[in-house]
Amino acid sequence: MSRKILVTNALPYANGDIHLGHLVGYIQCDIWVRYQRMRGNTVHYVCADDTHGTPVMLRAEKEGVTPEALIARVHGEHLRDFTDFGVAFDHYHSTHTPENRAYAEDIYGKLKTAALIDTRSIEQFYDPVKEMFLPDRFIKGECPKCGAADQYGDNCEVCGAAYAPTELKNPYSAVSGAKPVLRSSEHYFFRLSDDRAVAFLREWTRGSNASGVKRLQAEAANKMNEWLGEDGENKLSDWDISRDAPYFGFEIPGAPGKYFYVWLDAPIGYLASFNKLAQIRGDIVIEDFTDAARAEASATEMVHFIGKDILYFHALFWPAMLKFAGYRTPSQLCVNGFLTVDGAKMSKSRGTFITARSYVEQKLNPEWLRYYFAGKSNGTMEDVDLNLDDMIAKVNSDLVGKFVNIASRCAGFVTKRFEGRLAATDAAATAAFAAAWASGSIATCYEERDYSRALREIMHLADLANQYVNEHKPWELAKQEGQETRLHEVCSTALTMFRDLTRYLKPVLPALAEKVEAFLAIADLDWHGDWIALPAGHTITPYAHLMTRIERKQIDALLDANRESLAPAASAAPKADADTSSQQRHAEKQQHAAAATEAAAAHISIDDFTKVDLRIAKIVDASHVDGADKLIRLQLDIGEDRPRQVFAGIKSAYDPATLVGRLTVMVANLAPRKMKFGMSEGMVLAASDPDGKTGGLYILAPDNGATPGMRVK
Ligand code: B3M
Ligand code: ZN
Repeated sequence: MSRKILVTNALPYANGDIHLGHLVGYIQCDIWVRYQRMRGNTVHYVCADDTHGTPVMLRAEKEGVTPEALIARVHGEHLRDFTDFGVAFDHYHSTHTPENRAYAEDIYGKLKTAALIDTRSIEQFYDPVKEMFLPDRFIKGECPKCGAADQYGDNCEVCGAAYAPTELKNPYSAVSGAKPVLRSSEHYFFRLSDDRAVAFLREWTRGSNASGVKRLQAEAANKMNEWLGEDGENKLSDWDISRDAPYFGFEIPGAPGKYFYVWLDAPIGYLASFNKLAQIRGDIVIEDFTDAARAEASATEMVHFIGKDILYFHALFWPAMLKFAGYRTPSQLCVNGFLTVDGAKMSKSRGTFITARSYVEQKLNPEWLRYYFAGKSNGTMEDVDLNLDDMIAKVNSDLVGKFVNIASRCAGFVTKRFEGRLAATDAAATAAFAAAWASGSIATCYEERDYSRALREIMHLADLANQYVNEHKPWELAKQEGQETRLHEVCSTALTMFRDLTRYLKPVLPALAEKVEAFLAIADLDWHGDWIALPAGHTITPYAHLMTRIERKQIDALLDANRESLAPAASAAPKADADTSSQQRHAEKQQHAAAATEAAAAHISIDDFTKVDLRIAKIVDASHVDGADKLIRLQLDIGEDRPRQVFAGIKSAYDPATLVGRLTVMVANLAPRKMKFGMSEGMVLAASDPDGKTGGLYILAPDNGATPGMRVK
């Protein structure tokens, strides 16, 4: 019986670009969706932008546009990026839509009726200048444990301590710089600690879906056990689902000035997007997928693909909300790990914080990345490492060297010698190949999202096909008298093998598969149907190049492109203000170039000036440089993953020890320069007498309140 599955991908936050870290989960999901469809299952694949919350509100304000205009622009960018990587949603919606509001109000209303909503007064930091309550992310101060300056409100990046924002020493608002004050206000809570919710979650997280598959991967289920505690224990706290105005979101019905917290309506966006798709399509019965009783009766499934940082939201709040509002609960969560590049966290200074856009603009083939990510995905929550040299090797040796090679070695003869027509295949060889495939488990691997193993099995089959070609050497047969028939048969057989390899690779490489379908002049490859060889007399089209090799210089150019752009596009923007997640510790550095102005000859234009990226930098370390009599080695924090190293010619004026802890100004977008003593990744600004008569040197210092990473303009 064919399955009916609603599949969703986590909703990217509408404040920042799609980067390769995002793409891991989207590509894994897209592969699964394509595989299910090839099996004849019905899949509705939806996603949306997650648009509400403080970061979007503040960013729009900074850009001088409305939040609506900002999210409309980002929606277009995100959808374009996904499309370029072959991630083909049936609908890409937004959480700021009537559909989402309707579901959010409905779910909230039903939870209220079920006596699962409470109100309580809580004390929180308030910015008296900006007149708003501050999410943890927008409060900074000194770490209560180690004293490190400029740490976020919930954990310290220096010593790793976790704490409440009220524990910070000398806290300040990252929005206005003002000292925050404690203020109380009434908040709405979802009573997750209610016995009904705890009992339900215990059952849900341990259970299996209708196809007998565990709802959660083993590692996720373990996490849940940790969160839920032993049977009889109740470790869950109620969940704060409201935020005070000003807030970009949906106002809570009957509660003027109170808004749904962004994370309340974010997952509801899955349903909203699906609802919109159903409206567009006209042939989908929405309730069969959303209503608890009807979903059960019609055996529909709902599968969420998410990253491990948002497991908490999807395995606790979300199923409980749905359950007690009478909605269907998720059938399965497919959780993926984070991306590392060459074994390390993505980093802007190394150029490994790679945006989807830059990858496309550098003319790299998105299917290289799909293939590589698939090869690194095994259906667990393990992190995926993008090793750039390994990617080059895998793509070149497997995809081009093994797979494409089969067609490129045989197709020419068919076109030139047999007018493109195929002969009957070599029955014994075809049967042996079929047997090898049947003994494997490619389908199971796809189903279980162990794409790495699927690709290993497929490449094993590609080896067999290549062996067949190598044994029969069409290029030699072609030169021998009287071997026409044999040549024709060998090439036709190899092309049938090639057709089937394409079938197995198609979920991973849809664009390449489409080219092969055109080249072989065959209909859309799917997964059912028997092992039927391409028939004798079938005509193929002349072979055209299917895929090029990657060259290291293309990868280097990609890294350069991302390294140089410290511009807004490449910086990590705050995500939805998830106060429980620790993945989102990047200060907002979104800046916008001023409008271009005409400049008189002797002047520079404002555009010229804004090319220089000046940043407030904190000197976190300063030391003498052995063998250099003018230089001091500085480590400068400008709010990035790691400090920048800069060699400054200020030794005559400063003792390194007196510099540590000071704020200064640096040029952040100078091309990194290799010096005798190491890389110099910028320049600090210092004043001096034009002809150096006094010998005085004075590094710049900002006024009180400036923080590392702030732009100077
Ligand atoms: N937008 C991820 C974040 O920004 C979040 C995922 C929502 S999935 C419903 O933290
Ligand atoms: Zn600390």
